[in-house]
Amino acid sequence: MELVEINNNNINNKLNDDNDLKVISNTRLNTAITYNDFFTQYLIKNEPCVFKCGITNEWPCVNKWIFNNQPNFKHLKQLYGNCKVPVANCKIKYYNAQQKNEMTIEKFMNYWEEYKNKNYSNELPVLYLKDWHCLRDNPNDFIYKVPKYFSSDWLNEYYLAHPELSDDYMFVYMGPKGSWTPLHVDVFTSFSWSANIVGTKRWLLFPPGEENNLCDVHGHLLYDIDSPEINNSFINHKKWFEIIQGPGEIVFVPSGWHHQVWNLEDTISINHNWINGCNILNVWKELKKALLAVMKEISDCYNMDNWMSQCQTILKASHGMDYLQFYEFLSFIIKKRLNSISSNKPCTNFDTWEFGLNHVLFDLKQAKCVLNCLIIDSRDNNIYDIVFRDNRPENLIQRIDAILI
Ligand SMILES: O=C(O)CCC(=O)C(=O)O
Ligand SMILES: [Fe+2]
Repeated sequence: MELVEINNNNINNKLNDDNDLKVISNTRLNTAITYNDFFTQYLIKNEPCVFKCGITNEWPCVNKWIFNNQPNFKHLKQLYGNCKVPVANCKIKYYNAQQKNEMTIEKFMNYWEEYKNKNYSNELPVLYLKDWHCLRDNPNDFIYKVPKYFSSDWLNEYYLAHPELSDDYMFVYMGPKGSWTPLHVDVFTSFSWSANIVGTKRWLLFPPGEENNLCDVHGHLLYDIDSPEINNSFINHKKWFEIIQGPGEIVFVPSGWHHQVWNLEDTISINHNWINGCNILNVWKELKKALLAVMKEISDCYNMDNWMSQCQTILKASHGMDYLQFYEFLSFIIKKRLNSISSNKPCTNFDTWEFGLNHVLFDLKQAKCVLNCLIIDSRDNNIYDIVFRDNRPENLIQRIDAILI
């Protein structure tokens, strides 16, 4: 186990909520930057950055999946040929996303080889293998080690501890030159990190709030920032961050930043979505906002039985999480940290990283703040008994207070 720790003064650090955008530069973080420096300079400030190549050098997937700086189609077929994976068709828009289908890796690799051999001919579709849960589907494969900078990841910590839920937010992306991802913000306003195993990506990132300037005439978020309908002078006065991410480089995408991504070459990347004490308040605010939107949407049925529970059911379907699930997630993180302190045993993640005491205290402080918000909001909406059932939160708050005071 290796230690992941922050300085004492970070426990009371104020999280950044202004939109003061730094000048975009081509600087790359040295891979020797300390965890604490990354934490104070990027995570807490919620600003993007790029790690220069080096971190991925020893990852087994770099060896196994790449040959001559190109994806190793043959070997990928041998390793995963029968795996079914989600594949987006980049030329077909379906509502506000790309049309997605399931395909085997074998079929996808055959397509990719053909597309490449035909010099990326316009006659073929542009397919993009996205959001493949490679680790979940192949749990015995060791393909990469989560970098320490991204080890405070409550979301995947929670899913790794609950295999029965059969879910996680750890993905592989593979796409030919020209494949791309439309403008979006990440699920639950989580952070993401993205490591290029091979290839080059172009990113445009927009700070929170800027998405209000990125809407069409109907007020809907733009699908493609590059589409010809959008005139350049409209885009010109917007604040954004452009990154050209080369092989081996890792991009940190902050919480609530909209982004669009293009593969400039044949590219394979590892991407995680993650939540921790630095963005949990954003995640909560987004959940609350999503509930308000559902309540507004079905306000005409207000007199029906269990209207508020219906709202929660719709929230789960549309947002991917309801209040009850959010509480289960948060209380798991809190209990694990409380237990580590009371039993004097280390709190670890990804079987690799061990959090120092200051980090555990920071997590507890942030989680308590959000849990208090959840309690108040559940009372206000008369759903306290639905959310907390027989698992009352006050006891957790008391246990945190006993440690923090
Ligand atoms: O690489 C891509 O195409 C999209 C990645 C992305 O949106 C992310 O990592 O958040
Ligand atoms: Fe994203």
